[in-house]
Order: sequence, then structure tokens, then C-alpha cells
Amino acid sequence: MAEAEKNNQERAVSIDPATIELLAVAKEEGHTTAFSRAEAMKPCPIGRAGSCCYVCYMGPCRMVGKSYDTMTGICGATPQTISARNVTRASTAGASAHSDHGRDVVMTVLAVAKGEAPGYELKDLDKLMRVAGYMNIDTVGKTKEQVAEECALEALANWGRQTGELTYLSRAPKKRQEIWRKKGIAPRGIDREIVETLHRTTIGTDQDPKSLLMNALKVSLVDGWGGAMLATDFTDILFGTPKPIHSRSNLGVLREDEVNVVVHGHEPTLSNMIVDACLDPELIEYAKSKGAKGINIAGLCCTANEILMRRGVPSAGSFLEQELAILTGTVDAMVVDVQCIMEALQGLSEKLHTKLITTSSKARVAGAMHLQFDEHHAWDVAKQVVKTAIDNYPNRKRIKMPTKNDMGNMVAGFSHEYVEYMQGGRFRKSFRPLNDAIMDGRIMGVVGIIGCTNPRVPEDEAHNYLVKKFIENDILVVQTGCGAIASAKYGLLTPEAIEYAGPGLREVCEAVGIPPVLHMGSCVDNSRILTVMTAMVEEGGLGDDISDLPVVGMAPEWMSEKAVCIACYFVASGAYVICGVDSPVGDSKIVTGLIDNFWEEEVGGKLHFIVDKEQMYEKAVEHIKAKRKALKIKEYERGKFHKEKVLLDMAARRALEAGQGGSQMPHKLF
Ligand code: SF4
Ligand code: MSK
Repeated sequence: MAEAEKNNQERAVSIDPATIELLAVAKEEGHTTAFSRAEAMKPCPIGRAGSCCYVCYMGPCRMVGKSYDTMTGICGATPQTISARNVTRASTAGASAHSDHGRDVVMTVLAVAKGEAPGYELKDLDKLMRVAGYMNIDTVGKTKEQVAEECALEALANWGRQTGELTYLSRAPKKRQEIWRKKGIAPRGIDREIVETLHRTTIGTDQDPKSLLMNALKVSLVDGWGGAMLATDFTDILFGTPKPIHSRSNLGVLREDEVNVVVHGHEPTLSNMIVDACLDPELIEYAKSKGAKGINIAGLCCTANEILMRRGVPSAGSFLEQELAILTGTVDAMVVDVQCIMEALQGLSEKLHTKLITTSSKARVAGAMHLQFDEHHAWDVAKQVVKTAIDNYPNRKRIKMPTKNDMGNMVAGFSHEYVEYMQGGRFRKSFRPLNDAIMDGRIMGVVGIIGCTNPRVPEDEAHNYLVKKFIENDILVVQTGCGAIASAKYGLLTPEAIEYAGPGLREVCEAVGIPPVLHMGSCVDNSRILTVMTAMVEEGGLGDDISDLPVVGMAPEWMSEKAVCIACYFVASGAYVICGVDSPVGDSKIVTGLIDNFWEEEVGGKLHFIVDKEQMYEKAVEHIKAKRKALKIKEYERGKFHKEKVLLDMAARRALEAGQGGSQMPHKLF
């Protein structure tokens, strides 16, 4: 095969040159990867489009063929019930994953408060006090440990609550809260809604697609305004609220001459401790005694995002780079916690030299080494992990680092607190400048581009295309999860990305001192985007609900049930959401219509699955322009805004603050 043709074929699966190189290595050495397995295994068209029901053992029942509209399962279930039930179950599974993660973080804060988790501390006391405020906890005369304990107990009550509402629903705009109550989708307790939705989706229970779909929204809210939001807040209390920090992303962050420890999964509790262990002088000396120059730590997926935005630890890549990192032959230990961990890692690790170490009893991998994480003994576990990696360093078999490893520089860590701070300083922090910029047409709107990478579509291509296209057209982009890493690899999370930005967005970014694409964290940190949208509503001028805002949520390369849940809670919060790849309800015109029109009538948000990236862009812009029109704000016209208007005199504001000290936030980036 001619080299150019071979390259074109490889290029079709990813736009990342380092990934393409490693895929060639896999092919040459006869290893499979998610990319090659996706190529070899075509998806079942029935299940993929939501038409296979396997919730009982009379089935599975497949709705397929010319009689699709009139056929039923053995129990009589219609194609639309099956389709709605499948997507509701996906939303439930996603909610369970994020919420269970959130519970573990809260449990760690509780252990710290009780003095039972040596090595951890309550790092962000401002955040602790803010959380106490959200929870109406009186802090007067109490120690930080007492406040933390009360906050943790109140948070934990959200999981077991049987009646009433989740604590954080009160953080949403008032109008949104009323919609949830009126429509009967204000969640009571996290576990209760998850259990009830699993129940209602068993055979012979809820058989009304509309009822099922409303419950897909209800259960998703326990994630967005429950488990995920609590995970974000309690992680901030424990490890600090993120603020901009420089780092890099690409497989090239792995080092040939150092012990490489890669942390992968979602939870921040052990990975933070492993970062400390990698800095431990004794362990560094031990690594040197084995011939390594030092110890290098890198992340994958959302565990990466957690330590990236707080500690600057580089990311080796997104979901699809996990096998490729091992293929470099340089990963001495890959430490995994929960979610998005491919089972294929163990087989590949056995062929090369990597030690795959599982650390959660919830996510065991047959054949992998297991070191059970326990927040009460976290430092010991972390040291053991790093020592295992060091001991494995001399066992490397061969090294195949990508040569095209221009490491994407990035600035990560734009928490909603920081975004607010950037717009007015410590004493006048607000969302006014952003709202004003939208109202006077400098910025057309805001798009959140989140979610996974998926080997069913060219890796990073849609992310990359959409991010550039939006900022070019004066739309501010906020990102989380693997979507953020997909942008980081190509330098789109840097101040320099401003060169792609349209004139209005450019002016705002320069005035405020932010890049045009903001990294806001991991998957659970989509809750930060909910908080930003609420702040924009409360700031005034852009309506009185999230559904009024000229904003869109997107997951162009999604693959996980968690992405379905995130899409649902953005819809339930009033947003328009577009997911790429394909539609999990694609066969059912009725359900496709319900998640569009019915959801919009009920809660003001809607969900579209759109395969073509240009069409995703066009639909998003169409929605943003329609919302602008409904708000009766200035029509967006590229470059035509009131130039004489001064956005904000940041220099003057900061000058005011100078010398007053105490701000934890750094000054403007550029
Ligand atoms: Fe078939 Fe009904 Fe059982 Fe589903 S619940 S597998 S449609 S019989
Ligand atoms: S890790 S859920 S692949 S974003 Fe949060 Fe990435 Fe999607 Fe997993």
C-alpha cells in the first residue's frame, strides 16, 4: 500500500498525529486497540438505534423491519416504550456513576473533619463557608472541622432523603425551581430517584414514553444538581478551587528516562496523594537506584482533569489514548479507580510491561494487581503504588514514543469562581461583563462542548472543528472532560487561541484576560457550567431562566451513559443540547420528536442527535440567534458592536485591590 494511502486510512480514525503513530505501532506489533476493534466490530444497528429491549428474559425483543410501527415485544411493549425506556436507563446509569463518585468525595471530607484521614486537609475554607451557606449551616463559633462535618452530613443526607428535595435545587434560578416542582421532576433523594427509575423501567412497570422521558430528566437532575455538584464542591474543599494553571497534553508527556505513573479514571482522592508520593524524596531516590532519572506522573480521562486543574499534572490524553499510553512501553504503572477504564488494558499490559493497578472494589479487572484505596490509609496506598511502578521500571521491554509529540500547551482550571473573579476582581466579582458583552453583540452566545471521544467517529475531529468555528464566530466556549483534553492537545486552551477568535470575542477576552476556550474541569464539573448559567440569569438582562439564555450544550463525540445523563440534566435545566455520533433513539420517530418538542414544551430544553458537524454548528447558532431575538437584545452582526463602550476597566479595578491582599486568585493571564 502506498505510504500516502496508508496515512490517509490511519488519519481517518484520528486527527492526533501522536495517536496515529501509536496506532501504526499497534498494527505492526499485532495489538488490537479500541480503534481497530471498532473497525472490526460493526455496531448492531438494532440496539444502536434504541430498538432492542432486553429487560426481561422473554426477549431480547427487536423492533425492526417494515412492520416497525405496528410491532411490539412479547409483553406488548411498543417501539417507543422500548426506545424511551432504554434512554431512561442510560440516564439512570450515568446519574448513578457521578453520584456514587460524589458520595465518596463527601465521605472523604467527613473522614478529614473527624481527623480520620491523615494526609488530607480542608484546603479551601472559603469554599467550605460558601457550601455551608448553600446548606444554611450556621458557622458562628465553630471550628472548620465542625463546619466540614456538618456540611458533609447534610450532603450525605441527599443520598438517603426520601421526601422533600435535593439541597442544591435551591441554587437554580427561581423560575427553574418552579418548573421542576410543577412538572413533578424535582428530585427527592439521589438514591431514591435512581432506585425508583430502575424500578419503573423493569418489565411491566412504566409503559408511557412521556412518563419515562420525564423521569429520564428527573433522575438526571440528581446528577447535575446533586451528586455531580456535591462532588465538585467537596473536591474543591478538599483540594482547592481551581484557578488557571499551565500544563500540557499529549502522549509525549510520558518520559523515556523516568518512572512513569499514569492515573486514570475519575476520582481525585487517591490521585492527589499519588502526586505527593511522586514528589517524595525517598521514592525519588529509590527510582534513581533503579536507573531512572526521576518519577513522572501523568493522567488520563477525568482523574487527569482533577489533578491537572489543581496541580498542573499533564494529561497523556483522553479516553481513546489509554491503550496507546501503554503501547509506548513507558508506562510503569497505570493506576485506575472508576469509570471509562477499558478492560483491554490488562491484556495489553501483560504483553508489554505495564502494571495495571486497580484501586476500587467497584472496578476490579481480572488479572490486574489490586491495591484497595482507603481514605484512612491513602498515603500508604499511594506510596505502594509508586513503589510498584519503580520496581517495574527495569522490566521495560521496548520504547515506542511518538515522534510527533508537540505537546499541547494549555491553561486549565477556570472554575466558576475564577470566571466570576476575572470579571471584576475580588471585591466586584460578577458576571456583568459577560452579560453585557452578549447583550451588545460582542459575544453571540456561549457553548459548552463536553463529553468523550469515540472510535466510531474520527477522534477529536468534531471537537476541534466546532471549537474553532464557534470562537471564530464570537461564541465563547467552555469545556470539561475528554472534550477539554481534545482541545488541549491542539493548543486551543491557551491565550494564543485568541488568533482564531472573532473580533468581538477577542476584544472581550483581551479586556477580561481569559482565553476564548475555558477548561472548566472534569465530567462532574459540568455542574460548574450549571452554576455559570445560573449566575448569568441572576446577573440580569438575559431573561429570568436558563432556558432564556443564548447558550447551547454539546457532546460531539460522546459514548458513555454519563453523557446521556449530562445531556438530560442540561435539558431539564432548560438548555438546548446537541449530541453527535448517532442517536440512541434514532429508530423511533416518536421518541425523537418527544425529546425535541415534548421536552421543550415541558421544561424549555430539548435534545437533538446530529451526526454532521457543520449541521451541529448551524443548529447551535440558529438556537443562539433565536434566543437573542426572544430576549430583544441587539442582533448579532460580526464586528458590529458599539466600539465606544468600555467593557470594564479591569486595570482600575485591580489597582483598587492592590495592597489589600488575601486574594487567592492570580492576576490576568495576558
Ligand atoms: Fe421483550 Fe417486553 Fe421483555 Fe422487553 S420487557 S424483552 S419487550 S418481553
Ligand atoms: S472520562 S465519560 S470518556 S468525557 Fe470523564 Fe471522558 Fe466521557 Fe469518560
